[in-house]
Order: sequence, then structure tokens, then C-alpha cells
Amino acid sequence: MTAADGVPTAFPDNDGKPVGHGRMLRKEDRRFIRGRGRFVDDRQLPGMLYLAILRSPLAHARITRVDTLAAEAHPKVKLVMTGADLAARNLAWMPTLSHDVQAVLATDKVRFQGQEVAFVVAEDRYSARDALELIDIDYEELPAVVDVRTALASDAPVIRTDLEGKADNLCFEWETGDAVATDAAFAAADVVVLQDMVYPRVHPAPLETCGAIADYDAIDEKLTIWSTTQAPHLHRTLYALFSGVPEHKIRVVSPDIGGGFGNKVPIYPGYLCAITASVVLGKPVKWTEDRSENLTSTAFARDYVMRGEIAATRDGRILGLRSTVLADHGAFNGMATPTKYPGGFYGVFTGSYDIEAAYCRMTAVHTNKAPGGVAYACSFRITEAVYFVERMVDRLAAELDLDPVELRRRNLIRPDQFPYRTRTGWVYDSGDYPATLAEALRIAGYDDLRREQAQRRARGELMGIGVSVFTEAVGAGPRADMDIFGLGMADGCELRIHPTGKAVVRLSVQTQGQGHETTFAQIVAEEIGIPPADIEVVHGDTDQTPFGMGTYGSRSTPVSGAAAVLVTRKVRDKARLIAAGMLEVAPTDLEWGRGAFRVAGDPAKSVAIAEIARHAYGGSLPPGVDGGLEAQVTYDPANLTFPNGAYICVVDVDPGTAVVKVRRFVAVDDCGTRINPMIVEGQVHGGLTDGVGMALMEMISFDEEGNCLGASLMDYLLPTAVEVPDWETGYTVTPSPHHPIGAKGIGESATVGSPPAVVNAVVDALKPFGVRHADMPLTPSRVWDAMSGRAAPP
Ligand code: MCN
Ligand code: CUM
Repeated sequence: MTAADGVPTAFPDNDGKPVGHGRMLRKEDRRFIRGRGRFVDDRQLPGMLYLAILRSPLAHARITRVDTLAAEAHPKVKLVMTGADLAARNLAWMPTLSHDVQAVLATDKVRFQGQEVAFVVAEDRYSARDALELIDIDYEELPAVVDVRTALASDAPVIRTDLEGKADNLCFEWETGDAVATDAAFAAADVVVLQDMVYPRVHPAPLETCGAIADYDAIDEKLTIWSTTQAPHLHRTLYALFSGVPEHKIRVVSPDIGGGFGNKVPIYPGYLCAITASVVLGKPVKWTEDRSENLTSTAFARDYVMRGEIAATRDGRILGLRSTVLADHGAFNGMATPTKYPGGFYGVFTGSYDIEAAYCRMTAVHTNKAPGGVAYACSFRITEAVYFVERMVDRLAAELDLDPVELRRRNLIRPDQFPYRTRTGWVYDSGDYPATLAEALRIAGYDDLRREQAQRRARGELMGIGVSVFTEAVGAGPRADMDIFGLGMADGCELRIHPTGKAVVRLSVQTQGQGHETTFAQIVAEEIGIPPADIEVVHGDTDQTPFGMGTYGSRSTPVSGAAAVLVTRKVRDKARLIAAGMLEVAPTDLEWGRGAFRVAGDPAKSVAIAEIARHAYGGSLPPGVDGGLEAQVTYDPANLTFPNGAYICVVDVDPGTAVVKVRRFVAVDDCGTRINPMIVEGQVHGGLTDGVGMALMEMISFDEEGNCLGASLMDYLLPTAVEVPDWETGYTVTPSPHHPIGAKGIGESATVGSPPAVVNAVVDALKPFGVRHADMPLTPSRVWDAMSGRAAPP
């Protein structure tokens, strides 16, 4: 199919269908590949002013004096505000998504390097930046808490002195599983292995940094915010609570977004500064952060110090798994997570295995580092859980001298065990784990790889093969169990079919590059027989879309995707009534197929959806049927969906330089019914690249004073095409039994599943040196240390 401008819009999928599910080029790429995307920073409003933020150079310090006179005197400056100015308006603190509070601008103390201290609004961006340097602040430096392992020491300085009666740096404690049963399983075991590991702090680092334009109209009392948000409706509610502007007077618009990866879920002080400035000045105010601001002050990810203990019989039956976690939450608990899950979904740490007993104890602490917690394609901490269990299983395999694939095979949840309830209370919906693993082994040629490895080892070469199998949990959530900030995690969706048979579907989720404009059109197309090109997807504007919780935790397909199916079926139900009137038969005499209703037994008598649509607005309708062809639903999922996968990584380690090269990577994913296999593969390619980055290069670290050592892309290394191989992907399809089309999420699977495959491969390569574990990122110096028998630095 080719559009008038010659750009191919679709090609037939495997079944040769012109509409519905299948491979189809992305509708949105027509503008993206021509440089015609419209991002927040592209928007210019008449009379717009520019906001810049002064940030703390210190990680922990008392603010003793603030002098803004020189900045205010700058000829192009319109407004300067400090924490004290915000406090006078009761706007100095904001709620976080984890029921903590965070300073919008620091009043008493600064608590991490890069924290927001004051802002300037000026006629242009450069003057705003210049004027920041005219603000004079005196700090009284305090010792910084940098290491989670000493954050709870009795002599550690207390960071959260703003909280009434707080005398330590404890953020929260959380446990899951059965401690007693796990003790018993360990007591009965032949083999117990203990391993400490660190999942370092990393950053989502989307190409487009965060930003907002706030435009307050004092006459209409209406506030419009264009912002880089993954969750427009959630943000609108929070803005209403923060600013006092009533919710129906607030419009949040999230236009094109240059990547989110979770970084754009939280509310940042910059957004609120722009809102405050616009209300005060009555002018549109734009704030766009730069790369260093993004890396040092917005939501980070991971930062878990984990101790694992695994218990098994001599023949490799896993009996028990224990996980003890120290979680670094930074200065404020800014984690985006469902309220009842302070540790995110880390509770799935038993992974893809049928383990008799499991227990996890987590201690979260505050440190003098940027807040955040879950961002970066994490599925609410499942990245950490999967890394943990996949490293532990590999450690056990080494201890038992068993092939890691064989050990996994002996413990995988069997297909006949679904729905499977884990020892920590999760109910996995479906899967055929042995089949997914078998497909990965087939593509990789696993046995040949092992033979090749033996030959290379004999020659002194360091080749490693790493395996990981994983289970994801995406699509939060059943709203009875899951909310964010008291808002239940269900999604609305609206569909309207116009008189000419063209349709508009309105979503509450918001794409950051996942291709929703294409795949949601395909979902509707499959159900109603209108080509995707004739279905416009509207999202990212709270004035135009129904309420819903937004895009993160790969929930768009599991939740909004289901809503899109159900709303289309609702429209189809109405179309059936109209068609029955048109054909003068009972609705039950009609059969649906290929975009038309046909009279059962008389297929020549039929009406297509476009004819029904025209009739819905123009013809005479059966009694009780009102005009128009549209519907609205809110979908509350019965459960999460549980995608799974099996990954195999092959690495070569240079014995002279300790450089790791990922030679091959095989990824077999099962996300149930695939709506657009091309987009699914693209999601997997991106996630695998993330995974190689985290395993080998990415880390946000701090020195003893709390200075961030990853504040630029020169220091915080991101993977490029150079560092990654040609991905070899495959798939199995196990539909979700409770999703209306059996689709599960895919957006984060590869980021979750790939780091342990890479690390397992590197550790396997280093087996001749007796290496049993090495912490990410496996940079040449860390690999060299591991080869030399030295422990990796903390
Ligand atoms: N899809 C499909 N068939 C399925 C599942 C998904 O065709 N069975 C398609 C979907 O229709 C959608 C895409 O794959 O176009 C991803 O769908 P889904 O798994 O539902 O994930 P979300 O759309 O909710 O995306 C969120 C997820 C998250 S949480 C992060 S983090 C991440 C990710 O997506 N951030 C991304 N992938 C990203 N990709 C890009 N380009 N940019 C980001 O910021
Ligand atoms: Cu945790 S990153 Mo994604 O869920 O937006």
C-alpha cells in the first residue's frame, strides 16, 4: 500500500491481511524521519520567557545566606525566586509519587549535588543562565552520606531533618515471602551458595531531556502545560493539588517525546517552577534542562546492593532462595511505584523457577544523591529481581558443576503449572518456558557453541556463553490492588467512527517512541475492519483523552490495549443493532467478519462498517438505538500479564586488554499475541542495547563528598551500534488468558532480561581464572581486576 506522497504505509503481514495485526511501517515515522516531530522545546509562544535553575554544587549543606539582588538587577531578568519565596506561597515542597515530599527549591538544606536552589526567568535562555551566576549563596557544608552500607550507622549525618522526629536515614523496610519456610528449605539442602552483588545506579538518559512550558491565562484562569510526561493525567491531578489551580482548568499536553524510559514519569521541580513563574508573571514560561541537569537531578534507576543465598539438592533441584537488599533511594523517595509496593515488583525475584520457598528483606535508605528509584525500562524493579535470580542460578550451576542450561531446565515452571502462584504471591498467567528456552538454544546452536568454547579455551582464548531466562510482570494493574497516589491503575479509551467511516481513537497512555500511533490503530483495525491508515490515534492531551495512568511498566498494551479492544467491540455491538435495522433481520441473525455484518445463511446480504457508520448518522434507526457510532470504556485488568524470554549471549574477552566484545546475542521473547511484530522486534533491539550498556558501560557513581561522576555523556557511557552485535531474535506465542486479545507487554523485556545474560557470559569466559562473579559495569578495568583475583571496587 502506498500513500499519495509515495511513502509506503503498510505491507501485508504474514497472513496477507490488509488491515489489523501484522508488520506495518510506523505511521509516526513519516514526520520523525523528515525532522518534522514537534517536541516541547520546539514550541514557541508569543511573549514566552525562559527559566533556568540554580543548582547546588554541594551534596549536603545548610543554606546560610541567599542574595539575589544582582540577578534581579540584570536588565533582561523578569523574576528570581528562592526556596524562601516559594515557602511564602506554601509551594516550597511537593508530594512525590511514593508519598514522600521533595523540595521544589531548597529552603533549609541542600541534600544532593544538583538540587534545585533558585530559579531565574528572563527574556531569553542565555540571559537566564547568565543571571544564575549573579546569585550569591553561602553554604555551610555538612558531611555527605554516599555509601548505603554506612547510611544507617549511628553517627551518620541525618539527611531528612525536614521530617518531624526523623533521627536516621531509613527510608522504608519491606519484606515478602516466608522466612520460616525458607529457613527450613535451607536446613534441608545439600548445597548452599551465597553471593553478594551490586546493581549499580544507572540513568535512563533519554535523547530529549525533560522540559515544560507553563502558560497561565489569568482571564480564563486556565493553566496549560506542555511537558515531557509519560503520564499526562496523573501529572494534571498532581499539578492541581500542588498549585491550587482547579483540575478542570488545567490542560497537560505531552507532544512528541524523544524517549522516556521511565525518566519522564515523575514530576520534577522544574515543571513546578515553570508553573509558579507563569502564574506570577502571567506569561508563558519555558524550562528545558540540559544534559548534565538531566543526568544529575532526574530519576535514576537501580542502585541495589544485594545479598543472595540459594539452596539446592546435589542433583540441582532448587529448594530455597533468600534475598537481602539495601536500596539506595537518594535524598527523597521519588520512586514511581504502586502504593502497596514500596519495593516495586521486586517480589517476583523467584523468576521463572518453581522454587519451594523464598524470602526477601529490603532496607531502603536515604543518601545524598538524586531521588528517583525505578526508571529505565525497569518494570518496577523487575530488572533487579531478574538479574539477582539469574546470577544466583548461574552461581549455583558453577558450584554443582552443572551446565547452566541443564540446571535451569530442571527448575523451570512447567507449562501445566499455569496459572502459577509464586511463593511470594504472584500469579503468572501463562507461558511455556521450556519451549522458549529450546527455541533460543536452537537459534544459538548451543551445543556447537560449547564445543567451540572448549576448543578456544584449549588455545588460551576467553570465550563465554551466558544464558538467562526471565519472567516479566507488566500491565499494572488490577486497580483494587494497585494505585499511584491514590489513583487506581485502570485506563479509559474512546472510539468514534465518523459518518465517512474514518475513526478516531483516544487513549490515556502516551508514547515516547514505542509506535502507539500505529499499533493502537492496528488494534482497532483488527476488531472493526477499518484500515489503520483511516484510524487516527489521539493521545497526550488531557483535554482530548479519557483519564488513565499513562505509559510505564510496559502497561500500554496490557491495559490501554485491552481498553482499545473492548471499546471497539462495544462500538461493533452498536453497529450490529444498526446493521440489523438496515437488513431488516434480528441482531442475532448477523455474523461479523472482514469488516461487515452478514446475514447468517445468506452471505450476499451484508453491510460493511462504513455503510453502517453513514447510516448511524443519517438513516432511520431501530427503536431505542441513538444516533452516532462511538463508545467509551475504562478497563481494569484482572491481573498483570507475564511475558517471558530466554536469552543467550556469546562474548569474547581479550586476555591482554580485558575488553569484552559481545559477539552474538540471541533473544527469544514471548509477549503473547503480537500486534506488530516489527515494532516488537524494535522494542527488543532497543532493550538489548540498554542491557549491554548496563552490563558493560553504564554507571552513575559519586566520590566521597557526593560529587556526581556521571554528569555528562563523556563520563556516563551509552552504547552505540559499535558496541552491539546484530541481534538474533525469535519468538514463541503464549497468549495471556485474561487479556481480550492475549497480548502481553514487551517494552521492557529485553532491558530486564539481557544484563544477566551478558554478565553470565563474561563470568563464564573468566572461568579459567576461577572467577565466580564480577559486578556491573564490566569495564576493562573491572574485568582485569577479576582476572587478577582482585575484588571489584565498590
Ligand atoms: N506491542 C505489540 N505487541 C505486543 C506488545 C507490544 O505490537 N504483544 C507494541 C505496542 O503496541 C507498542 C510497543 O510494542 O507499540 C510497546 O508496547 P508495550 O509493551 O505495551 O509498552 P508501552 O507502550 O507501555 O511502552 C513502555 C515501555 C517502557 S515502560 C519503557 S521504560 C520504554 C519502552 O516501552 N521506553 C521506551 N520502550 C521504549 N521505546 C522507545 N522508543 N522509547 C522509550 O522511551
Ligand atoms: Cu521503569 S521505566 Mo518504564 O516503566 O517507563
